[in-house]
Amino acid sequence: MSLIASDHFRIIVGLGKSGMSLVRFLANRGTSFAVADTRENPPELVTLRRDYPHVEVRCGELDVEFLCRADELYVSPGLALATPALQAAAARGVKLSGDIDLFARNVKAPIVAISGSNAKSTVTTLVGEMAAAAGKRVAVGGNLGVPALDLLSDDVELYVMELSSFQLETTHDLGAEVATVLNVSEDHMDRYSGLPAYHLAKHRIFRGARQVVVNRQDALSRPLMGEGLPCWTFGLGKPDFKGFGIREENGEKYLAFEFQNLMPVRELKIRGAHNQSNALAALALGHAVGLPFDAMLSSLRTFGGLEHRCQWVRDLDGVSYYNDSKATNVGAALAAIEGLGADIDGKLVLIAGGDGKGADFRDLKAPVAAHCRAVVLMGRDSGLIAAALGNDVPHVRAASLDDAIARCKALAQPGDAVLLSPACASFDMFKNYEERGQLFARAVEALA
Ligand code: UMA
Ligand code: ADP
Repeated sequence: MSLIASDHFRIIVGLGKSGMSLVRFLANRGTSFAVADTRENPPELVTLRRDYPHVEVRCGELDVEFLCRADELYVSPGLALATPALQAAAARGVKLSGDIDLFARNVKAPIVAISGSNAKSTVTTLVGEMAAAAGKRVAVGGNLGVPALDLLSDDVELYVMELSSFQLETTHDLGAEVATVLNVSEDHMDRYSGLPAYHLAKHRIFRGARQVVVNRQDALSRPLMGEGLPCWTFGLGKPDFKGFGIREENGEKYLAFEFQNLMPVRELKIRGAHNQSNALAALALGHAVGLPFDAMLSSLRTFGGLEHRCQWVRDLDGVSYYNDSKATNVGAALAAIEGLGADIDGKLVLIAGGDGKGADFRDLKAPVAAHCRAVVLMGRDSGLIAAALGNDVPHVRAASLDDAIARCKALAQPGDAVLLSPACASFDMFKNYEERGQLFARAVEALA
């Protein structure tokens, strides 16, 4: 006998951070729900059993009959929608949704929505700081930091949300005041059939948007829908109408809006061309929601960047050490190699490798040849990277992170920089990218 779907019963699939935010949200509103997770011991199980002992939880392989008791499933961004049990439930009329969808249905203040393969966290944090400097009651989170539903409050005047392609897959009509896809390069190829599918998922961010922000240097950032919406642009070249960019006057480079210089580039605390682009993106998003330039520029003058993103750790024997553990894909590592490589007198000694998520590493070959003295490889996909790099630059394998650092120390010469920018996720060797970055920084501090 199959169970009859109720109009008022939901199932949360995935009991991690976002799943637990859904539990709190639904429980506070008196909606009846259950929870499922494919893991035997999901991270928030103890908290759920303690705080919500009456909620039914099913752990282990997903049971389609159980899922079909719900009219709607709220699926964790960590679970592929292609999971057979989810597809079977959908085929039987159960709606697939997620925490961001529910957030969008309940939010009362404007949303600044930010996606992209790289720079999301940096730009989201910057726009959040700009809004706070402008005196707005602002809430910042999503894929970064606090889950979206935990941010909902009647006091909030502006939401600045970092959204991943995984979250956007289950978001049907975000309705952002302004939305952007900062850039698109290969990532998460273990979850998508290819770049077009990943690109399509990211572009769901524009559904219901009132304004858009486009990267002039990345055609894939242009909305696939929303023709005719007010459009602001950013890019490293000279800006024109509705554009943010870089203008040069008397040998000085300025962040600029249209034909107006806003601030000398050298006053930015964050370094590298990629960070100039991030500053311009943040200005465009802030301007779209009416933030005044003076508040935005004061934030740009003080923002020193986030941990694990091209972060300077120390100098030793004339060699600088940088932690860019957050470079979990090829595009991010390229930005660091080209940005830092152009900034130093010597060469880079690069530490790369880890879980490549199905990426194609061939794009690393030319920039590595141009900027690196040597590459030290570690982790599961080090062989794939070695094959992609060829023999232009010497590369060696390390057995551990400590071994990699010791090899870098031996290879680097005064004026060089040692850069941890793995182009891979960390899960084959570490808990997460933060742990990888912290262990790197600690080991580098300990070098004698
Ligand atoms: N999992 C299962 N079975 C399940 C559910 C999850 O095996 O039934 C596994 C999957 O391997 C999955 C992992 O557990 O990848 C994490 O899933 P979760 O439901 O426990 O995740 P949350 O703790 O809710 O975290 C999610 C986002 N995680 C992912 O998208 C993988 C967090 O983004 C996000 O901060 C959080 O919601 C709050 O919104 C993290 C992330 O890595 C930082 N995002 C990717 C990225 O930035 O590249 C997209
Ligand atoms: P995300 O949240 O999208 O992962 P982050 O701001 O955390 O973005 O930065 C992730 C990585 O991307 C860092 O390693 C950083 O060096 C690199 N990065 C920062 N800005 C850019 C950019 N504009 N283009 C490409 N890579 C970038």
